[in-house]
Amino acid sequence: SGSRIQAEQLRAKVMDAEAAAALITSGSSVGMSGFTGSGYPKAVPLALAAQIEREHAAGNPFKVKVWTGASTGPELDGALAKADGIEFRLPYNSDPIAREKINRGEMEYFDMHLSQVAPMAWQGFLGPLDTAVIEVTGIRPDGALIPSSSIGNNKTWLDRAGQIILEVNSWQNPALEGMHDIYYGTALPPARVPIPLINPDDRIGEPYFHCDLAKIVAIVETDTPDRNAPFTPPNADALGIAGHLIDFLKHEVKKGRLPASLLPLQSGVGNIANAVLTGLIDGPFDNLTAYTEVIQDGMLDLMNSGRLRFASGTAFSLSPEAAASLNANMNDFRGRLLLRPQEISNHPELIRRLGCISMNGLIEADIYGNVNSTHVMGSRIQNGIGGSGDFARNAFLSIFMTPSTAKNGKISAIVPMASHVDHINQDVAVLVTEQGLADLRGLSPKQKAEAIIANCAHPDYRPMLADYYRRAREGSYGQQTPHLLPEALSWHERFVRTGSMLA
Ligand code: 0RQ
Repeated sequence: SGSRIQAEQLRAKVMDAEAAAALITSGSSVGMSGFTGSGYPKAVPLALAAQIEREHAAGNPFKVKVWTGASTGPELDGALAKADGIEFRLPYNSDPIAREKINRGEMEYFDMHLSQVAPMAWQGFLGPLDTAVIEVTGIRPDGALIPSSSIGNNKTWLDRAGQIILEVNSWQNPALEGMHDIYYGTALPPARVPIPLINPDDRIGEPYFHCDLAKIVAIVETDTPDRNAPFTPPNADALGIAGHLIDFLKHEVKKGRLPASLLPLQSGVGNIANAVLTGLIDGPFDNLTAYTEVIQDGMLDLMNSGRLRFASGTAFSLSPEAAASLNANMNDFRGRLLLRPQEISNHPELIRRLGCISMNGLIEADIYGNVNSTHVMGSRIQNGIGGSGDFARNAFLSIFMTPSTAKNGKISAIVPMASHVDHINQDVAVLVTEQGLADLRGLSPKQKAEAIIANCAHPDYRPMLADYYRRAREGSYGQQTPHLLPEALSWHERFVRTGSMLA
C-alpha cells in the first residue's frame, strides 16, 4: 500500500474516507470525477452519505451540490441521493434513485451539453467549486496525477476547486498510464485559439493532470472496481436497427458520399448503440476510427476484430466482463485507445472538422424529425441530453435510432408532435427503427413526415400517424409543418390517462 503515491511530500495527506469526507461542508459544491460508471470516487462519497445521514438523524440539514462528468456509480449518485444529500446536480444522471428524486421535485437538475460544462464553470455561471473529489490511478514523484478510466471534467475540477481530495485506486491497471491526453490549451473568448487536432489519434496534450499540490487536503486509498452496468445481448430490434444502418452506410460509400473506411464514429450509450458496433464486425468497412464520448464493449469487440484502428473518448463504459478483460490486457491497447477531457472529446469545432458519424438513441421523434432524448411524456427526465447535442448538430451525419415502440408496444416512439425537443429536425439527418430507415437530408417537413411514417413507424401506429398527418394537411393553420393543435399531444395525454397510446 502507498506505492502508487510516489510524491513523498503528499504521503502525510493519506487518511481514511471518513476523515476526508468530514472536510466537505453542507451547502458546498463538490466536483466529482466519474463518467458512465468509470473513474468515479468510490469511498469518499459513501462516507459523505453516511455523514449526511448522521447529520439528518441529529436534525441538522446537510446537502451538497454535485457536479460530475456524466453518470457515475451507485456508490456516488445512488448513495448520496438515498441519503437525501444532493440539492443540485449536473450535468447527466442515469442513477434510478436520483432520477426518482428529480422527478418528484426534490432535487434540482441542470441538464446541459457535456462539452459546455468546463467552459461554463470557467465563465463562473456555476458559482465557486469548493471541493474536487477525483479518482486517479497514481501520483508521480513530481505530483503529476495519473488519470483513471475516465477523464470527464477532472482537469477543470482540479483547476477550479478550493480544496482537492484524491482517491488513489489500485484496482485500476497501472498500464493506464500514458493512455490519456490532457489538453491545457483552452481559454475563454477573446483569447480562444484553434484546437490543434486534425485526426482522431492526434495527441495534443499531456498524459497527466497537474494541480496546485497545496490544495490537496486528503488522499484516500481504494481498491474497488468500476461498477458499470452489464449490456444485454442484442435483441431482434437492435439487430434490425443495426442491419438497416449498416446497409445505409454501405450505400453511402457506394454513392461516393462516404470514404470506404467511413468517418470517425461516435456511438451513444445503450444496448442499440452497442449492437450497431458489434454489427460492424461483419464488415465490409476497415481501418475504422472512433472519435466518441464513451468507449463501450462494442468498440473493443470491433477493435479486437481488426476493423477498428483507433478510438478516442473520454471514458470507458464497459460491462463488468469487458472491464475485467480490458484491465487484464491493457498493454495490448496502448496506442489504440486514448482518453481526453469531455470538453475535447465532445468539442463542436473538432466534431465538425473530423466529420463524425454520430449515432444516438432517443425517447421519441415526431413525424417532422424533431427528437426528444430526455423527457418521458414531456415532463419526466430519463437521463439527460449528455453529449447527443454536441454531436448531433456538428456531425457530418447525425443518425438517431430507436425501437419503434416502448413499454411493450404501449408507447409509439414516433409521435405526431414531440412532447419535448432536444434536437431540432435540422440536426437529425437519419432516423432508424427496426422497421426501417428514413434519410431526411434535403427534405422539407412534409417530405420528412411521409418518409418517417412510411419507413420508421410501427405497423400498430402507422395508420394512426398517417390519419393524423392527412387531417393536418387539411385542417392545419399553416401548411409548412401541418399540425392539429388540440390533437398534437393527445397521444401522450392518452398514455398518462390510460397507460397506452393506442386508441
Ligand atoms: O426504460 O429501462 O425502464 O425499461 O427508456 O430505453 O430502449 O433501453 O434505449 O438504452 O438506447 O436509451 C434516449 C434513454 C435511450 C438514451 C435513451 C425507456 C425505455 C427504457 C431506455 P426501462 P432503451 P437506450 C452520448 C449520447 C441521451 C444521451 C445521449 C439516452 C429506457 O439513449 O439517455 O444520447 N440518450 N448520449 O423503456 C417512455 C418512450 C421511451 C421510453 C425509451 N418513448 N417513452 N419510455 N424509453 N423510449 C453518450 C453520453 O452522453 C454518455
